[in-house]
Amino acid sequence: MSRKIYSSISARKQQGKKSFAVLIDPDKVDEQSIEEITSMAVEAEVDYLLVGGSLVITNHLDEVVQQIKKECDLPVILFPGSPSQISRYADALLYLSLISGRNPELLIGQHVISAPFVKQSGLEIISTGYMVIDGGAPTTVSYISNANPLPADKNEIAVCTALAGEMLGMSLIYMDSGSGAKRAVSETMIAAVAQQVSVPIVVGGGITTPEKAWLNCKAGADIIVVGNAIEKDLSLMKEMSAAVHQSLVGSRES
Ligand code: 1GP
Repeated sequence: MSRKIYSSISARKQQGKKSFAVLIDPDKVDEQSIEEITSMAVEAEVDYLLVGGSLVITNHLDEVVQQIKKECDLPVILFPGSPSQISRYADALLYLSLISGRNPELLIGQHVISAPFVKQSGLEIISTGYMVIDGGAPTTVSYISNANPLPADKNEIAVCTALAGEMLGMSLIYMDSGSGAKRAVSETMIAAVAQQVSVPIVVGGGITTPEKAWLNCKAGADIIVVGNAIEKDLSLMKEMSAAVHQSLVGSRES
């Protein structure tokens, strides 16, 4: 199995480089918007495109991924809400286990059922400890997952959960307060987790400003994921990407 995408994520972390990923919800795009998003993403020097959502209603994932690949060379990583969201046209798959919850289906059950198909897809599989953090109000992921999110002020639970994920062999930790969350993951929680784990840390959910993206990177996030805010205002992509990439140098000149 290829390790190309994960190697690039790891290498960027080793070099102290922060990465910016844009989340594309297949339900919210059509041919024209994919064209716009991809050309903006190339211009903004986005590092990764994530495709998926906790609840996807449309049935055009393959077409969406194929068009993205046709329009640009950016790596496309699937971020599936269920085993049905798999497209062999992508470059890699975040193989998520919801380690913050206690729903056995999302910890291992659905993985067992879909394992043969996932393997046949030939996709690069990136084992990911997925932690849903309370975002101040129910989000689609917190409702659909049928599992309690991790309390937003319990940094120690977040640390222990992330550590357990890393020691179980997961290659990434994804801290998510859910798409459109009222409250994004706190910097103190990100910093506490980053001090303890050495695998790359992905942070997303409710990040709406370049400043917040930058602060999250300073706290220890390696990859920032933004969906909603960019859906609302595509021009934010450039500023967000610049803020994330700027955090490498330690201070923001603005
Ligand atoms: C959700 O982390 C992603 O799973 C992105 O969240 O849509 O709120 O940016 P937003």
